[in-house]
Amino acid sequence: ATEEKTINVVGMHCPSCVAAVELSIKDLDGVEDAKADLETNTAKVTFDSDKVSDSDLAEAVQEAGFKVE
Ligand code: 9UX
Repeated sequence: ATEEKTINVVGMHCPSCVAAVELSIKDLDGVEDAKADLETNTAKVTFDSDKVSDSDLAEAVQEAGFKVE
């Protein structure tokens, strides 16, 4: 089912960081959209919960060089 979740992303400091987090999350099969926000240190993700788990999202963020808390 399609789900929307906001995750806390640690370590974003500039718009390039934001773009890197978004691209890495969107690269996952089953993710529809990802919007990261520098002010709130979050990323809002729309995804198919049958295909993508919380740990998949955390891994994608880590691969981009950031951390989920
Ligand atoms: Mo911006 Mo982020 O220069 O790791 S890309 S701080």
